[in-house]
Amino acid sequence: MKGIFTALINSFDEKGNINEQGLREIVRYNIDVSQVDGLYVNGSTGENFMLSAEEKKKVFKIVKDEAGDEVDLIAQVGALNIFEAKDLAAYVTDLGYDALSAVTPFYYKFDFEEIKDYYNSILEDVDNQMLIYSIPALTGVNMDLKQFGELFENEKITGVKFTAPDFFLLERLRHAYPEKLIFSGFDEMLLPASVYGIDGAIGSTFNVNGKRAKGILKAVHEGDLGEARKLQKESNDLITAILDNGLYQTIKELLKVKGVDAGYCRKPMKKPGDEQIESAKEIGRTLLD
Ligand code: NGF
Repeated sequence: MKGIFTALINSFDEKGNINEQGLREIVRYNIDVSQVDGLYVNGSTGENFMLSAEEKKKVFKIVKDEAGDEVDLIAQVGALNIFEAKDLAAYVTDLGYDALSAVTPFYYKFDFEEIKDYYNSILEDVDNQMLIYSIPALTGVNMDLKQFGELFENEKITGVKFTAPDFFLLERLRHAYPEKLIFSGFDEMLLPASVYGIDGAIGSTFNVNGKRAKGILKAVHEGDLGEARKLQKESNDLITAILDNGLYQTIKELLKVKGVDAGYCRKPMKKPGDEQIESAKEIGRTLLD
């Protein structure tokens, strides 16, 4: 598993129900048009933490049905309810997902032993690999090199989705664990992360910027830093505009510009206002590739 993985956005109808046809279109757009290497399903970008367990299963099933074996699929199964996380891990493994991922448990201040037990428990009954999903800005869980090392002692834990602006730790991890997979998680930092030898990246904006992201990885691998910087600058102009206009709403509106029925966000996220929709169209006209 290597390359650019889209953190798949979800599609809801006006009432907040999963829009199956829209979700299928999003999958197809990522595979056929952006030609990404894989999909990361039910992450933050998929509005996972606002879904019931049954809805998460529905999304996993639709995505696998649509994508088949065309690209690698990673299922984010992390949940504070450990029984739910284990059940989802078994479910997606049966469906044929290539890897699991689980966000570090959040909200309660779990100590490291508890975090380690969470991962080992999710994995004890399934035959699949796991990428730790580390996103300290949203979970408050900051792990150091030694703690990552302890988690990596479980052979089923094959890597990490590293969503943090900590390049010192990223370099130390790469150096210490050359055999583990490291996916970077901040799209605006793809170029510097690539220079440190990541295996790939997982990101929300790849839903609409997958080609440039692939170009950045390729340019870095070929040693063409001029091209990599040009593509990262273009990407960051787009990412800045998306973040200013509302991350998930704008990605959905941009997909609509491309003819994909990306629908709406689920409450408590807001529907986009007229001004936000107009700005998204302008972003589509000026900043998409
Ligand atoms: O949205 C966030 C929150 N991070 C995503 C990504 O790391 C989330 C990142 O692409 C993800 O992979 C998932 O859905 O689980 C940013 O949206 C992007 O870099 C813009 O800042 O921080």
